Order: sequence, then structure tokens, then C-alpha cells
Amino acid sequence: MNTLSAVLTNGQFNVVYNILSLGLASMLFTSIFLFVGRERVLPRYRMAVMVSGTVTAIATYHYFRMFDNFNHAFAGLTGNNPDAYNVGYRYVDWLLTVPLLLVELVAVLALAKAAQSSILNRLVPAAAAMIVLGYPGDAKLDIYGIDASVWGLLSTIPFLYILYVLFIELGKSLSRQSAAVQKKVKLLRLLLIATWGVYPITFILAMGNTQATADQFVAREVGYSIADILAKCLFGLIIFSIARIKSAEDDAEYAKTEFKDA
Ligand SMILES: *C/C=C(C)/C=C/C=C(C)/C=C/C1=C(C)CCCC1(C)C
Repeated sequence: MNTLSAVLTNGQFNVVYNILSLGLASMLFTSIFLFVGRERVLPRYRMAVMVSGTVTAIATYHYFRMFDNFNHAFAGLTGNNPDAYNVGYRYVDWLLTVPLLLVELVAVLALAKAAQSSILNRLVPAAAAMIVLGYPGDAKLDIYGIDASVWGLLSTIPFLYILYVLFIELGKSLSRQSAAVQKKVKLLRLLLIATWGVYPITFILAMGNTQATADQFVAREVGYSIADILAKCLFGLIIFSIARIKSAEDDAEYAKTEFKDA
């Protein structure tokens, strides 16, 4: 369990309260935007947009749970009780949303069926392994006395494998996309590496020993929340814009109604 050696000050409490609230609002309104906006792309790209909206919807639920849990642990009747805060909500959220983020990225490219399933068959299990291996480290579980850093290291193996598949394997199929789509997908991969990289860094910052300090607790919540907003909301909105570019490339009629200058 997470044992904090220090309690949160008022200022620290407000920082975490506000960042969780911002996360909740971002996830909720991105979900609504994507679900409504799916009508604005051709049917063959709607699945990618809907998966993006599902990711932020799942995260909306978990941010609600975290926000509630945080208030109970630090502001409720129990008072300043860090032990009552459960990092498990984040990990359950990631276990569901990280594979789906990879699905939305591959889906929006509308690759041939065989290429699509070959890439996903490797990415999805790797994503699940990465999250499952990280959890005992973050939750400071005592499993045969294995140190948090060892869990972090084990989790990094599938993490690096995912990056390899995205940059090397997926890179090969990119040559068949238009210049405009290639540009967006490269931006998306950059966003992915920049934001996904924040998670292991945050993990290390919060690692310490079994006694996490209040500062480490705050750093972890801020780091994970900001990374989540960028990796889910901004990522989903770029997926939406790729779906629109590809719709316009596929259908002149769509291009005329959706892009006035086309
Ligand atoms: C929306 C949530 C996302 C995109 C979460 C991504 C999470 C990671 C890339 C986590 C990676 C980790 C490591 C590479 C090592 C340490 C443990 C983790 C799980 C934090």
C-alpha cells in the first residue's frame, strides 16, 4: 500500500484537487465532442473516432472515481488519510484505454485487414503487459519483496517494444498514405512519444522507497493527469482531424461540403 510519510498541506491539496478536476472536464467534453463529431467523417473512419471517444469516456468515469476517492481520503470525515487513496483507478483505466488508443491510431489509417490485425496483435498484448507490470511498483505492493524499480524496468520492456512497432513497423505502411496524412501521423507519433514518456518519468519521481512523501504524491498526480489529458484528449482530436483529411481525400462531395476551400 501507499504509505505517505507526510500529509498534504492546503496548497498541495488544492493542486491535486484542481488537476483532477481539469482531467475530469477534459475527458468529459472531449468525449461529447467526438461522439457528436463522428457524423462529420465518412462512415469508414467513424470507428476510429468512436474508439477515441470511448477512451475519453472510460477516462471520464475513472477521473470521477479518483476525484471522489481523493476527496474522501484528504477532505472527508477521515481527514488527511493518504492510505485511503487508491492508485488502482489509474491502472484499471490504462489497462482499458492504452490498448484502445493504439486501436484508434491503427483504425484511422484504414490499412488492409491483414496488416491491421498483425500490428494490433502485437501492440495490444504489449500494452496490457506494460500496465500490469507497472502496477505493483506504483501501488508499492509487497510481492516477494520485489522493488518498485524492478517492476518499472520490467514494464519498460513492452514499452520499448510498442515504440519499435509504431516507429519501424507502422512506418513501413505509412508510405502508402498521402503527404498530408503522413504529416499528421508523424505529429501524432511525436505526441505519443512525448506524452507516453512522461509516465515512466513520473513513476520514477514517485518511486522513492516505500515511504512516498507528500511532494512525490503531488508530482505523481500532476504528471499522470497532464500526460493523460494530452495522450487521450489531444491525441483523440488529432485522430479526428486525420479522419476528416482522409474523408476529404476519398470523397470529393464530402470535401466540398466540409472544407469550403476545397
Ligand atoms: C491514457 C493513458 C496512457 C497513455 C498511459 C500510458 C502509460 C505508460 C506508457 C506507462 C508506462 C510505464 C513504464 C514504461 C514503466 C513504469 C511503469 C509505467 C506503467 C508507468
